[in-house]
Amino acid sequence: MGEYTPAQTSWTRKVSRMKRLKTAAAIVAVLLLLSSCGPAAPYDSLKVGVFVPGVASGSPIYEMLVEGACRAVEATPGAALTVVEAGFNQAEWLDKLSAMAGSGKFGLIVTSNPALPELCAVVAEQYPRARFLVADAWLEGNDAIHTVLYNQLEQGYLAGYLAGLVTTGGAPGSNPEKKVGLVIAQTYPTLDKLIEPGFRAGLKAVDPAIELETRVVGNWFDAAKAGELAKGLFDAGVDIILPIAGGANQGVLSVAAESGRRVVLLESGTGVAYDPEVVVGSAWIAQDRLVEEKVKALLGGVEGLYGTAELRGFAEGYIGFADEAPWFLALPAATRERFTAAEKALAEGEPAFPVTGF
Ligand code: RBF
Repeated sequence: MGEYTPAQTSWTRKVSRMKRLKTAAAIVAVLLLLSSCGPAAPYDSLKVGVFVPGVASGSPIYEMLVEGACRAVEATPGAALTVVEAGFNQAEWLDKLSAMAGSGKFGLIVTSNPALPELCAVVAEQYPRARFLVADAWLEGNDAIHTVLYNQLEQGYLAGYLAGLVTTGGAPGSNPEKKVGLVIAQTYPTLDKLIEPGFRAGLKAVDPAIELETRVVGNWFDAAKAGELAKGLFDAGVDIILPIAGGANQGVLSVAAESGRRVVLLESGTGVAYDPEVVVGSAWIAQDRLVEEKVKALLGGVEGLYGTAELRGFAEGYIGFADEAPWFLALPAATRERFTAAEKALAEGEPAFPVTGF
């Protein structure tokens, strides 16, 4: 015996056809709504994944990334942290980042450096529920990504002004040639557009005759190669070098110590025990504070951050100089006074370093 089904009159057939049409229209409306609202709702998780594009140890900017995320997670009940070091092979970063997002575990992936927004954008297409905070980078308009860029024109200027004072005779170890060195791991947009022009502006503010010589290591870890390049620069009359080469900076520091020459740094805070006969100072970025504040805000559900890019600089206290560090305090008082005056002028907008878009 079959089941009883009421015979369909032409009227009931008409109603069910209308129902089907209405249902189809509703589905289309929902799909339209979803596609017009940007990416899907984020993974509902308080797990934070820190993606270190390199190795944290030896690179203060990455150590601060981990530290900041750690502090935010400790302050957020129920939150947890996983740190993944992606290593120095940049060709592997996309796959590693994609695997992290694809695991579906992380409500937020936090990373740092100017090359990362592009990779995060690719991964956000693959996994629309993934969300990213990228510090030390700039990308606007991707609803899955929030970025914060530092005004490294100002940071470069501070380092350059001090290097300028040293090379024009402001510290033991300087020679009469007005030559300053820059040892970099690789070229990249924030270096070319912010750090290097800022550094050059600082040198020129002290003395327009100062020359800048640049050498490229080719990676962020080869301290021996960085040391060889530093030796070549010192032999050619350079008396102070700014290294921007992560773990490879160590090679520049050792060769400077052997040659009785000087080094100015970016990023390192007051607490680091550098040899005061080598390091003259460090212009820092408050990346640990920035990352802590942003991770807290994003985990706390603060809205309106994804899709935007922010700029932080000297005026907001995210760039500064390690004035209290023993290695800076070991400089002659006259040099420190001139530097402190330049720092004060910068705080008052002299010179002004506007960054409009990137
Ligand atoms: N800075 C480091 O200190 N260590 C690194 O391993 C490192 N890797 C980087 C890789 C890429 C592809 C780019 C674009 C930048 C990297 N930086 C690294 C530089 C960092 O973003 C920043 O510019 C410098 O630390 C100076 O503030």
